[in-house]
Amino acid sequence: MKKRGYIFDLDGVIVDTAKYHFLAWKKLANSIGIDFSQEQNEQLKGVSRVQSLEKILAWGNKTISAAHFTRLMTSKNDDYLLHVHEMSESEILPDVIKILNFLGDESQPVALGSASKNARLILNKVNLIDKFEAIVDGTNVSKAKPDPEVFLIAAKQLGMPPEDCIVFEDSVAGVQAANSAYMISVGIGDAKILHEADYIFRDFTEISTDFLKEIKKK
Ligand code: B16
Ligand code: MG
Repeated sequence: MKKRGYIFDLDGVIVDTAKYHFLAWKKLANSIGIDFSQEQNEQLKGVSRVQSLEKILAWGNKTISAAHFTRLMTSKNDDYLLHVHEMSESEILPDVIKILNFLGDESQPVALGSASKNARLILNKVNLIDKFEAIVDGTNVSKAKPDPEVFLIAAKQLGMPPEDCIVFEDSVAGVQAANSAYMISVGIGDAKILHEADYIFRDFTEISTDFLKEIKKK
């Protein structure tokens, strides 16, 4: 099998933490008199913590001081972490381990490319940290997806040229980031939402090892 770099997003690809982000953002939004729906939560997928709060405040037509903004960010993350601390291997999405084991058996370089500042903690909670040769997360980047920075750093750390990298992403911004890095983008989720991806699958149960061996840029 040709050597390539495999870069996985975290939230929505390896684990479904969107449900915990939803609970924490909803509690925060409601506490300052702003409604928050599942549809709005969808729009925060792949979006950084700062930008998520900016969007929520804009939806609620609310302006707050910088100090209040910082307090809200901290309290949202504290709430979110209460859920994260309860996580275990049982929350790994279907066939993710199968694919990671296959890539490991084939000695393929594997990286994480996530916007989350909690990525290492989550990977430890679900016992997957050892599967990744490189971990690039929200603590390593200055530009959020759709900027390709996170994936370009991951490719560099794997020692692979971007065009030989394959990105698995559940967010539109992440697919766009992979495309602008000239990587092969594999959307995980709804084909209507992720139509800019080179390939789209509902989840990893639909991805065969033969597909991984033969995949090419479209
Ligand atoms: P945190 P990903 C993203 O992770 C999430 O999709 C997004 O909803 C979240 O706001 C962002 O991480 C930041 O997360 O608050 O933990 O730093 O999908 O890029 O793995
Ligand atoms: Mg994601």
